[in-house]
Amino acid sequence: MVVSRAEHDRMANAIRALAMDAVEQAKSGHPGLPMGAADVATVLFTRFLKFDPADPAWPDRDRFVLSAGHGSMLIYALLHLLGYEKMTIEEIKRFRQIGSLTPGHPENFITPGVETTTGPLGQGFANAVGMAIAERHLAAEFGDEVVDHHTYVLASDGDLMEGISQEALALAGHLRLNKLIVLFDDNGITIDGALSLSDSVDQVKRFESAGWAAARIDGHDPDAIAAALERARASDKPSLIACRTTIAFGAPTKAGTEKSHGSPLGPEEIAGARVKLGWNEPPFEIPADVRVLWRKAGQRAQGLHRAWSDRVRSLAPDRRTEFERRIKGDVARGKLTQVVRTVKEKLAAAPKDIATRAASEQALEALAPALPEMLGGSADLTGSNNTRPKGMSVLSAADYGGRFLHYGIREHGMAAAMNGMALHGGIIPYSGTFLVFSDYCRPAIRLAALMGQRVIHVMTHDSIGLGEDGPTHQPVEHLAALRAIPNLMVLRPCDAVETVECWQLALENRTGPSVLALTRQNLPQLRLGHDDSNRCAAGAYEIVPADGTAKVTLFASGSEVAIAIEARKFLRAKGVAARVVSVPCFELFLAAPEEVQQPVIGTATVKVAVEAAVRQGWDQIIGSDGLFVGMAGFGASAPYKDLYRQFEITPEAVADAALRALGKS
Ligand SMILES: Cc1ncc(C[n+]2csc(CCOP(=O)(O)OP(=O)(O)O)c2C)c(N)n1
Repeated sequence: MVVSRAEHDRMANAIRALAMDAVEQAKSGHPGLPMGAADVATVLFTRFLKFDPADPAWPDRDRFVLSAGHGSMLIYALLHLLGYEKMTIEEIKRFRQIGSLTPGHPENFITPGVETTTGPLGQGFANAVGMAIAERHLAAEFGDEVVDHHTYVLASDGDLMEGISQEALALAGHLRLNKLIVLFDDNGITIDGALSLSDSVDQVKRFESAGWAAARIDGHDPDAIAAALERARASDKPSLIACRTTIAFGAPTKAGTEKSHGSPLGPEEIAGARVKLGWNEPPFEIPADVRVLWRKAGQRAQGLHRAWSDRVRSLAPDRRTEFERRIKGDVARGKLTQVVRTVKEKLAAAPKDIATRAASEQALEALAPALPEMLGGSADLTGSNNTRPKGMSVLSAADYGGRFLHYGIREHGMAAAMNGMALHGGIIPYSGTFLVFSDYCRPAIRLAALMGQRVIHVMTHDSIGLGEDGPTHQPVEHLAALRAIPNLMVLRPCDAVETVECWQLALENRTGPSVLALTRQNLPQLRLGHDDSNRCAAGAYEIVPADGTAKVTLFASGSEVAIAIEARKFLRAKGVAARVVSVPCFELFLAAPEEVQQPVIGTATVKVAVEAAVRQGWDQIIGSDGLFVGMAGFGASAPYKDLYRQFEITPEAVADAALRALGKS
């Protein structure tokens, strides 16, 4: 849609006015960015972005990611002006209020038209890289006629200063994601003042060195913005457009200063801005001519949407069904159940004493061919975390149809890109690294949990059991730290059977991320004989009953379940009946009603938990008077059996603790 310069200015000023007024009414928020980036956004949304307000979830829409989430009023103003039905002027007036569609930072699960939750700087940009990968991958699989869209990002200085941006841009450049276009709001201002206080990076050179096309333009010149976007769309590389803007453009004294970044402008400044911008409307009023122009912009892609729907309808019936299933995110349950059953039947017939990381690889070998939506990857270490099953081809710039991504040593960028893939739809991303490096993924995992996205992290080398690499690599507090994240499922299987059951739970968990914590060291298979039900689904269950009435219950997860079972034998030799409960997932167990939990916790007076990690969190299961055998500090470098002895995580130590509590030692 081409508009005159005067029309453009009025359209952009409508964004500026809504941002000033909403922040003023809320008495909090960030007017500077929406006012500064209004011209860039107006050109993008009126001339380039492909979207349909009548169907915010249209699968082939262009994605727009406001990585600088603090500028949320920019996207809310756009959604309102473009005619997204739910984004009424009342919602704009309720900016930052309880239950509104206009929360402080954009939340994809609250506001239709918001693609991802942003706020922690850098995350949105890295999400967008994942979205752009997903687009190319699905286009390779289903064809350009049904998957063909761009991913646009609006990023601020802060987004590009955060370390994650380096991981994201390097990956995008390497994969030549030419449909990814980043508009950099190059305003030279952060909260502390001028960017020059803390930064002197030449962003254009930085991006160019990573394989991007990059240009600098005047971010208040609509023709320059449009020309740069045209060039970016024609490029065979991802593009950065550094748009030189003035923060809070139009504000008489605060424009160009940090004073406009994060607080209301104040009535006087707003009155002055109205004069300067030639905007004479009362707060929250949009004149009819401007409203008509914006509505027209909102209807631009209706024809494209219809044509796309026709193309989907004309796919071969099986391809269409598959495409629609993938976009909905429905896992073929029948297939999944069948694969899990087959793996478990094989393990029942020929038990395997293997590390759970190896069991996971075997599970993947069966799961990946059955579930084409699984897109694997690893932050290097692939051979150690066993995430690339045989036959899975590599996704690269030369072949976007591959299903395994070498993310490089970029855990944070990987986790954030996976969020973007899950948000894009059509893909279940899974990854690999060591559990200790979950710290490097944590900000993105937290956001996956907040957004309710199905991403699966395989994290191996899950305790001192990794041995000689020593305490830098031995997680001790990580299980507790991950369990502290709401809506994250932390799964720690004890053997090959539990491993495939945990994979099933992670794949079926549509509303949140999962971490599979797996061992480096071999473990005995403890679940013998075939059981069709997924016992891990309970979160905790009795894996070995007591002989007679239990005096002791031993709880353990992962590699320590075998230790607990050995300890039970010691106790039996001393005439003490003990039962063992395997606890592969706290979250599932603690979500169960008390009448389900109680029989698992049991009535034995002595409760002992065994986990080669810190105690934090276990009291919810064993009570504050329960006994704990685990780690109280960092590990050490040695063969793992020596470490278990050194830190007294042994069957004897577990049995002794129980006997002491019974007054029998
Ligand atoms: C990871 C992270 N650290 C800190 C913040 C707090 N914060 C919000 S905006 C901002 C920087 C503002 O500078 P810039 O990104 O240039 O945005 P602008 O001032 O241009 O709106 C900071 C530090 C954040 N949102 N995320």
